[in-house]
Amino acid sequence: MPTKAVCVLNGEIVRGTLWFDQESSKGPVVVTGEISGLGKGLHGFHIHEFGDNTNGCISAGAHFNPEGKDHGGPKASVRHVGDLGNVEAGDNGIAKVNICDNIISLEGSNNIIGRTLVVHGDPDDLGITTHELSKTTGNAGARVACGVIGIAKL
Ligand SMILES: [Cu+2]
Ligand SMILES: [Zn+2]
Repeated sequence: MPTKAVCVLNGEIVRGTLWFDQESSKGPVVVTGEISGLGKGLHGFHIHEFGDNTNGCISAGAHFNPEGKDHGGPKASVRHVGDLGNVEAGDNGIAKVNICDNIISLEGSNNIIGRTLVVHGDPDDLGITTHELSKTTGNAGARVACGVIGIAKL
């Protein structure tokens, strides 16, 4: 500790680089970076279970959920560990990301290193709608870009 990780998102159109910084083992993880090529508005942003992109973003599996909980928003008491909510793109298709999260970690049982970061085509409804996918995926739609999270140079 401290630890730093990085993820390069690679989609057909959507691209990005995200950094994950954790100052101490019990401290929050700060996620910063930029994603381009998005439609204007909100896009679901999650850590998925597997660092496997052999069949594209689909091979990453479901949301990282080591405690078997329902899907939720990042500030909700009930959420998947991987639920980081949404990123928001402007008219230029660029989302500037600056998230501070207390649940994900770069070590221990909630360690996200070696798993896949996914950005979706649609907004994450944060688990609070009546849609049938709300409590599992937030109904965030297609996986428009993804990348495996790896250990970065400090
Ligand atoms: Cu996702
Ligand atoms: Zn989830």
